[in-house]
Amino acid sequence: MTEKTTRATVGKALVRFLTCQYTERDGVTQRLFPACLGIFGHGNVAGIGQALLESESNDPSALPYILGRNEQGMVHTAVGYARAADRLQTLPVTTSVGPGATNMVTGAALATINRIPVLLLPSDTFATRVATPVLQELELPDSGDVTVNDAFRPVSRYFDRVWRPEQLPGALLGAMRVLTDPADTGAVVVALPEDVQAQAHDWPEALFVERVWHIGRPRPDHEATQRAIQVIRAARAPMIIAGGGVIYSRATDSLARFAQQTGVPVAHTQAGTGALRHDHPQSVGAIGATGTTAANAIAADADVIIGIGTRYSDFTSASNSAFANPDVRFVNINIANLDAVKNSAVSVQADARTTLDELIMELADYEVPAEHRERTRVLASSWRATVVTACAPSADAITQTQVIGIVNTVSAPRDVVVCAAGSMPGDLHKLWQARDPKGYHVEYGYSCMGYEIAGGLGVALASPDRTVFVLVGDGSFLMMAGELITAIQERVRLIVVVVDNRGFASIGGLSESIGSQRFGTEYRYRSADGRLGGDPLPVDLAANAASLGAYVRKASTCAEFATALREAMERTTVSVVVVETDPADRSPSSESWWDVPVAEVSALPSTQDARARYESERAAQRTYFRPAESERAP
Ligand SMILES: Cc1ncc(C[n+]2csc(CCOP(=O)(O)OP(=O)(O)O)c2C)c(N)n1
Ligand SMILES: [Mg+2]
Repeated sequence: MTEKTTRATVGKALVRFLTCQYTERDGVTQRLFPACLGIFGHGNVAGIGQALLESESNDPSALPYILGRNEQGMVHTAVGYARAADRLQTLPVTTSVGPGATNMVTGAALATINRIPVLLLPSDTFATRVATPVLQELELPDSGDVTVNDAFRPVSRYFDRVWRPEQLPGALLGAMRVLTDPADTGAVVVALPEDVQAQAHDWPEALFVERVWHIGRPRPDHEATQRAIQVIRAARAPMIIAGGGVIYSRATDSLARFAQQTGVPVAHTQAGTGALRHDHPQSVGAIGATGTTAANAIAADADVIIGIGTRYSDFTSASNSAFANPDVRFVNINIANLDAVKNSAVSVQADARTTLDELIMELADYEVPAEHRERTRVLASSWRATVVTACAPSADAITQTQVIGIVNTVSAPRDVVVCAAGSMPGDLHKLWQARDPKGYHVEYGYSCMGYEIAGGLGVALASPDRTVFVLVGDGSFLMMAGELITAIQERVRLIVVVVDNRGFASIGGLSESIGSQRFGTEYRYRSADGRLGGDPLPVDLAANAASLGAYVRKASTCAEFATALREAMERTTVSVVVVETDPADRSPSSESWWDVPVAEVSALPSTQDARARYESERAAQRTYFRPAESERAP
């Protein structure tokens, strides 16, 4: 029997394949790729570009094409979309060769680190190499088959290059496997040489049949669960650290039940913010270097840490100084083995929701001691009072913490706040009162300046029923404001709050704390002494945003800011509110630590002092935790 085939280019086959991929979880089936992002150049205009045109001419809804403004930004948009969709949907990104392709490397690293599925389709130089070197080709003297796209390999979970049309089906199936595996996911790269994209081939019809990728809920191994239960039952002062995995698994109701039933306090990481409502009796807020005093006090004494869906970044562990109890043991519930085994834990490699539901049954007769419940209540309510004071509006110049308080108050419970880099993520982590599992979206795996607007666009595209508030510093805004144009083009509603403190307040503060006197962190003219210490630069971010087509308001007091936000919420397009704040850090202390190295020798007294402080703080850092099943340390 001869197989039925269709003759088409590689570009066409790829586009057609993308339109027939679906995911299914909990009985809900949806398109894996609802649209495609791209910027054309000579690498993809004739291949994927031509195929997208044909696809759109046949059926504009098959794979709508979204023209982006910067390739890195497009990856951020895809990440924002995929994270908002709990990793069940994403947007593929097509780019040209060379700079268009390598602009995505940062985005790829961001996706891989945050464990978010994105499909990147960089073009590659000619497979035939007839007229090499072509425009933008790397041309290494010692290897003929390396191209700039090889730079994606270390930052991706899957990489393939389709040298011949016959390789396309295998490459695509490999790509889908990794994209739809929650334990393995991240950036997936299929590099496509420009000539191959335009090449014709006879494709088996079976390649274009609708395909459903089932995303299951792996059950925990019975013995592993029993080991975990044994450790939890013995706990006198346990705590849960909820990470992003709780939200992706939609385990938030199960977490709330488990916490209520057992009385175990719950702290959340950046990605885990929203896993539990801020006013849940067991919520102690953010953990770690940007955490609450409540969570950090409980972490310091905890005898058992139950980490659920967390990768234990240094911000979460306060650079391994947060868990100070010498006998602390860990139980980790995680879909990925990489994370499940961290901190010598009893590891339960399984779906968060399924595991929590089992623990709810198995631990029906377990409760923390009454003193632990009481301590949780006292510490959490004291932190809540701190938040109210820090965020209370006043008649003076507005502070960043007041900006957070006003956005939190003015936004609706299901609305989303988006942020990534600068001083804002830490303040948000401490102060934001989460009311919905998808209401808080801070990219803090890579903390990439420039993610904010581009990522916020992805969130807005994925959640048209929610208003998205992007909080972005002036430094990050200047790095990548261009996707405002893409948001306007796509007619999405986006409210961007630009916090203008005239430079890098976060790194300025950090610089000061390591004895470097805020060197090189403010936006100032070069002065007569040859240093960057002159007057502030005349940057007008409001005019900049207006020039891109956004509706713009300016504010410098709490009252003006609240009014500007409400005006923006009345509109259905892209609004930018530029708010001038005082650069001084007024957010309440976490009473925690983050390891940033300080110069060991220096002629500057400020650095010498900082080094002495650093050495004493570093003494609290732990390098190794004993295995959770071992006997107590001698
Ligand atoms: C792409 C990128 N480059 C550099 C950094 C290091 N960095 C972190 S925050 C920051 C300054 C951010 O400035 P701004 O957006 O104005 O926020 P602020 O610190 O003033 O709150 C820098 C340079 C980063 N996170 N990402
Ligand atoms: Mg700034």
